[in-house]
Amino acid sequence: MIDDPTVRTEATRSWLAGLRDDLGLLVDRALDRHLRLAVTGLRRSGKTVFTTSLVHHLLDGRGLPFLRAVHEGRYLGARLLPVRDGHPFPYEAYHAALAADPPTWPAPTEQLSRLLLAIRFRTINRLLEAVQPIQELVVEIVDYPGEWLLDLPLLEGSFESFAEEAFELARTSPRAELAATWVELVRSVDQTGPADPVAIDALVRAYRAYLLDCQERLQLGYLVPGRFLHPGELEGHPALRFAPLPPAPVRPGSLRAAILEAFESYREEIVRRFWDEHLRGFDRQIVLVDLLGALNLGPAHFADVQRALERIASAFRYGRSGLLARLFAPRIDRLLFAASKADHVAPSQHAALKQLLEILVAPAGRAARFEGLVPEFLAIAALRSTDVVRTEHDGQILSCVRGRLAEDGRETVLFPGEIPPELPEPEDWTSGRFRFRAFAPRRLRPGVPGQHIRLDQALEFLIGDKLR
Ligand SMILES: Nc1nc2c(ncn2[C@@H]2O[C@H](COP(=O)(O)OP(=O)(O)OP(=O)(O)O)[C@@H](O)[C@H]2O)c(=O)[nH]1
Ligand SMILES: [Mg+2]
Repeated sequence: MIDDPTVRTEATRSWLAGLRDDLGLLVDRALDRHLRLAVTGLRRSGKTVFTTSLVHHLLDGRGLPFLRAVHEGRYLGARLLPVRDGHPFPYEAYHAALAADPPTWPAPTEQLSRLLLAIRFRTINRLLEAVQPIQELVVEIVDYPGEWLLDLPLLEGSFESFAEEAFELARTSPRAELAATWVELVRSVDQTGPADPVAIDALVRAYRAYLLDCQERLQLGYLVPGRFLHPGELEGHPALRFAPLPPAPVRPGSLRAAILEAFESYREEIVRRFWDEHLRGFDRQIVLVDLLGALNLGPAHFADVQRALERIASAFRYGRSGLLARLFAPRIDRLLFAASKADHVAPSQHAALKQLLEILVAPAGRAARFEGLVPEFLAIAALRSTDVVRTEHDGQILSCVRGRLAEDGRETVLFPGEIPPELPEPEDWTSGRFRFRAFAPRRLRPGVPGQHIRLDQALEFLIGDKLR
């Protein structure tokens, strides 16, 4: 064995640096100086816009009257810290696009990125005030494609439970029609026969085509496994060579055995790694829900969102955590469900939006409630892109929204309709009542008030107590 002292010193130095970082993080967590915020939500629910607007406003330090530290004049500012491991959240690029003329929304996220934001404030803690009146809190956020979350339930289930759910969904409307070709192929496959790569390819391709159809033609969101649709850098990865199969005995070397093996590696190498390296150990969580999008798309989509959020919630750990638990078995101790894009409707609708959100996410909130954690609900817009105008129609005053439509950039005033405060009745779905339109963004600028709706209230709930 080569025992070169310079190599040894180098290695020891980097080991010590790593240890110091780890210990530093533990100490910071123990002292409440490091907070991990989970920004959760299905695809296109508004995670990237939320994170970008949050950073913009905290860097700017203005336009957040409901954040107590700001209101009390104790908020001193924030800065982004360098991210050493992994991709840094491309804040500058997203921000530049939203601040440009004309501004543009960020593209769907394709890879995971991390963000570290240091916030300085004057403490009101009597003990700390005397020793170190200026305190710092580091907020850590990860951003990722929403569909990756759909895989978390696989960690607790088995291949059999995954397949059973897939077949059950494929039997019911509206998926059944699109599933026909794939289901037909599954019937013709001999699972106990040899692991023929051509047959496996055909199965995987048919299942993927079905999932893609569900997304493109029905715009459904609960499509598992989440990485099958847009695998990105995983395209062609052997762990993606599986698809649901009905129960059958497993013979060594058989097609079923090969599929089970791929499923296991998908679960362990891809999903568990995503969970262990990036999602475990959050302190606070915001779950963004595009409720208006769900209403637009009808009852099947609505049920789909509900199912997806319920499954995802069961993967996180909730409850109060003491000091030791905070270090070694962290739990989410504050949970906020937020209906995003609330600027698509008039403020008079926000109470109903919030109420409907409570009903939609009730199954998802159950996991937290069971652990004694009471979730909070808000209707928010991370980046407000409309304003309200009142118009008269048949002697009635209507609250309308004015903004540039996303599809053609045309400045429009429209009455977005009303949000039912309860789950819509069957006749509500068929009357074409829900047609909430998407808007192009308004330019994000420093020092301009009213560029969001309740982003500051969301922040006060999520991190406000750590800025005392
Ligand atoms: N009007 C309005 N639209 C919003 C707001 N936030 C998000 N949107 C719209 O929702 C779309 C999706 O937002 P993103 O933040 O990219 O969603 P995401 O959750 O990061 O999506 P993935 O990266 O695909 O998981 C945007 O392109 C906007 O059209 C908002 O505050 N107001
Ligand atoms: Mg995104």
